[in-house]
This record gives sequence, C-alpha cells and structure tokens, in this order.
Amino acid sequence: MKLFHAQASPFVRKVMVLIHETGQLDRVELVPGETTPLAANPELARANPVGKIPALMLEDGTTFANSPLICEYLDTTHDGPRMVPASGPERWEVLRMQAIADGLMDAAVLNRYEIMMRPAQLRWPEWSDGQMAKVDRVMDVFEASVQRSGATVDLATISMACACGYLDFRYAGRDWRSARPALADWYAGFSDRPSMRATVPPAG
Ligand SMILES: N[C@@H](CCC(=O)N[C@@H](CS)C(=O)NCC(=O)O)C(=O)O
Repeated sequence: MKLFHAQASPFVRKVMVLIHETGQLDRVELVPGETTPLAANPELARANPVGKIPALMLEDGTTFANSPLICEYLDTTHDGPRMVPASGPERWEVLRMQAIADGLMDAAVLNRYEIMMRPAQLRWPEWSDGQMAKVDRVMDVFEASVQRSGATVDLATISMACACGYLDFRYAGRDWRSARPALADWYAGFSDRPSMRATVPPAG
C-alpha cells in the first residue's frame, strides 16, 4: 500500500499514529503528497480527485481518500486490539469524537490557508475568528470528556491528540492549556507515546 503523506498534515498524522499503534509500518510505503489548493500535486490528484492528503492506494490501485475511511480500512488489516470498536455505543462514541476532532483540524487548517495563502488585502478577520471559535469549542469538549479517556488508545484519542498537536505546531502562541488543565495533563502523557513521538511535525 502507498500512503500520500506530508509530515505537517494532522490528518496524515492521525493515519500514521494508527499505523504505528497497530504495527503496520512495514506494510505502507510513504510517498510525498504535499499539496495545496493553489499548487495541486498531480500524482495525488490522479489518485484522489479531491486532491487532499492523506490518500491510501491499495495494491490494485484503488485509492481511499479521507482519513476516517483510511483509518477504518487500516483497522481491518491487523490482528491487534481494534482502534474502532466493531459495534455498540462504544463504536459511535469513538466515531463521534473523531468527527469533532476532525472538525477542529478542518477549521485550523482552513484558517492557516487563509493566513498563509490569501493575499493580505483579501483576508477576512471575522471568518478567521469564526474558524478559531470552532477550535476553542471543540477543545472545551475535549476538556470535559478527556478524564473518561484515561490511557485508552483508540481512534478517538488518536484524533484528539493529533488535533492538540496541530495547534501546538501551527498556533504555538495560542495558549490552550491554562484553561484546560485536564486536557493538558492527558495530552502530555499521550504525546509521549512512541507513535506520537515518531510523527511529530517538522519545526517551522
Ligand atoms: N477530511 C479530510 C481532510 C484532509 C485535508 O484537509 N488535508 C489537507 C492537508 S492537512 C489537504 O490535503 N489540503 C489540500 C487542499 O485542500 O487542496 C481527511 O480527513 O482526510
């Protein structure tokens, strides 16, 4: 399998952490997938018409786009503990938390594009504020729910950790910890896992 990859993407990181946690590193070849809406990666666009990473290409050329789908697929190709429970309320809780974490990452990535790519005279501060308000609301949900997570490793906690990690990476000046001590404490532990340490985004 080939994974279109870039170390800076929080969605790619989510997939990579799952790959590490499920012991599948030797089954996935990483191929460069850097892309932006203004500079599409042609090879990626041929495989994934949406032109986004992560995208996972199987041996027969079938390509899965969208990190929740990729993670669900990769959770069926190992024999260890499941990252997504097969059924029951636990399954929906994991998928629910993943969706919220993905929403945070969508908002944070879109705002990053706004800040870095849009010409200064065309920027829209209220739109940026609206995106970052989504980020803050999701972080508040994490704070309220994280005590239940404990030391659990599943797609919910992986997604939450990658969301927190992206804020530290791209919004380093934004202090999310002071008002969210439980989340800060939980994240300090989770981010020390080898899977998280191996996937830290590059500096800068
Ligand atoms: N819903 C997608 C979001 C993926 C996404 O937004 N990836 C960004 C990089 S972090 C991207 O490829 N952006 C390029 C573009 O929007 O053209 C997922 O979960 O995989």
